[in-house]
Amino acid sequence: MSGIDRRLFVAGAGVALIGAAAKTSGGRIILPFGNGERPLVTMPGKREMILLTSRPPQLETPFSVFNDGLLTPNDAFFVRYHLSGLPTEIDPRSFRLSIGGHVDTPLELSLDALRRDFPVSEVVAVNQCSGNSRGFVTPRVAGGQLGNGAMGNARWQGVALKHLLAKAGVRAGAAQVTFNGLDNPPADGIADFVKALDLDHASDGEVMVAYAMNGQELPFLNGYPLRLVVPGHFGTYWVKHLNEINVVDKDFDGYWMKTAYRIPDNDCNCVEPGTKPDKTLPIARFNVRSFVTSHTDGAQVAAGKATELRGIAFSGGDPVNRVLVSPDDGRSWQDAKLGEDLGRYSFREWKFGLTLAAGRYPVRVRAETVSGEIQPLEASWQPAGYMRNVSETTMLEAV
Ligand SMILES: Nc1nc2c(c(=O)[nH]1)N[C@H]1C(S)=C(S)[C@@H](COP(=O)(O)O)O[C@H]1N2
Ligand SMILES: [Mo]
Repeated sequence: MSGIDRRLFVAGAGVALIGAAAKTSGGRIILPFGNGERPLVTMPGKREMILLTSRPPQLETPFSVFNDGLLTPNDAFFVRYHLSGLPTEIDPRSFRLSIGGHVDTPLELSLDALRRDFPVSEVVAVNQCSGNSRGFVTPRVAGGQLGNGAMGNARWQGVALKHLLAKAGVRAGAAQVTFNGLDNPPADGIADFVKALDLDHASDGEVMVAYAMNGQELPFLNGYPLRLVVPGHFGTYWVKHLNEINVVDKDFDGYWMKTAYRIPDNDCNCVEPGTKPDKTLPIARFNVRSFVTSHTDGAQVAAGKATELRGIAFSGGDPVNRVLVSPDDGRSWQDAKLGEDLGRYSFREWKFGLTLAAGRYPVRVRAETVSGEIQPLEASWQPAGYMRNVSETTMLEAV
C-alpha cells in the first residue's frame, strides 16, 4: 500500500472505531462462567471476535484459533485498551517517534528513518493480558471478565530499543524509561496510559519497538504504526501507537505503574481470597501456562480408539521443557511430545496420544520450565485476578 492509501485506510478504520464501533453478526458465544454470554463482532481489520467492551474496544480471540497454528493471525489477535480516546487518523508520513528526557541528543524519528537507519530485530513472542482468564477466578474479582482468549503469539519485527537509546545517548543517573502512545484519556482526572521499564531491562536488546507483526504492518487496533514488544512480560507493557519514549532519572510514579497493575509481593504473588496484600510490586513476567486446543471441555471422543490431544504451552522466558498430561484429574501424569521450538517466548506446541475406555475423563495438562517452575494444581487468588495459571482441566467423554 502506498503512504496515501495507507493513511486513507487508517482514517477509515478510525472513523469506524468511533461511529459503528463494532458490527455484530447476531452471533453469540457463552464463556463457561457466570454472565459469560458475549456477542461476536467484527471491527476494522478483525474477523469475528468476542466482544468485551466496544468503547474502548476490547476483543477476545475465539479459543479455536489457537488450534489453527502456533502464530495467531493478525485479524484474530485480541485487543485491549484502557482509554476511549483512541487516535482516529495516523499519517505515516508525518508520524514521529520521540526519544527524549535524560539523554544527550533527543531524537524525532520518522517511520522511514526507523526502518532505514537501524538493524532489524525479530522475535516470536506471546502477548498476554494480565487479566487473561479472569472470568474463571473464584471468588470473583472486579475487572474485565475474560475467558482464555486475551493472549496471542506473533512474529514481531522492529528495532531493538537499545539501538535507539544508544543513538540518543543515555545520560549518567538514568533509572527508567517511560513509554506513551497516541491514545488519550477521555476526560480530565483520568491518567494517560504511560508505562515504565527499568533502564537495564529497556536496554537488554530484547525489548523492541515493533513496526511489523507476522510480516505485515501492525493492525490499527494492535498499535499501528509502532508498539513496544517486551518478550516474556505481560501485555500492559506493550504500549501501542507508541510515539514518546522518555528516559527518566528516578522511578516513574504514574498511575499505571504505581497504582494499577500491581501484584502481591510474595513467592506466590497471591493472597487468601478476599484479603489484600500488605506489599505489592509491578506485574512483570508471565507465569507458566498450558492449554488443550484440540478438544473443548465436554468433547466426545471414540472409546477404545486412539485420540490425539494437542495444545500449547508458554512461559515468561524460562523455556518450557515438559508438558504433562493426566487423564485422571492429576492422579497419574505422562509426558506429552513437544513440537517445533520457535524460541523461548513463543507458544510451544505439544501432542499426546491416548486411548480411553468408555467413560468420563477430567484431563489435566501441566507445563514445567527448565528451572522447575510448574503450574499449580489449585488456583491461587489475588485481588486483581491477574496471572491465573492453574493447571487446566478439559472433560472428555469417551463413547
Ligand atoms: N497505548 C496503549 N497501549 C496499550 C494499552 C492501552 O490501553 N493503550 N493496553 C495494554 C494492555 S493492558 C495490553 S494487555 C496490551 C494488549 O495488546 P493488544 O491490544 O495488541 O492485544 O496492550 C497494551 N498496550
Ligand atoms: Mo492487559
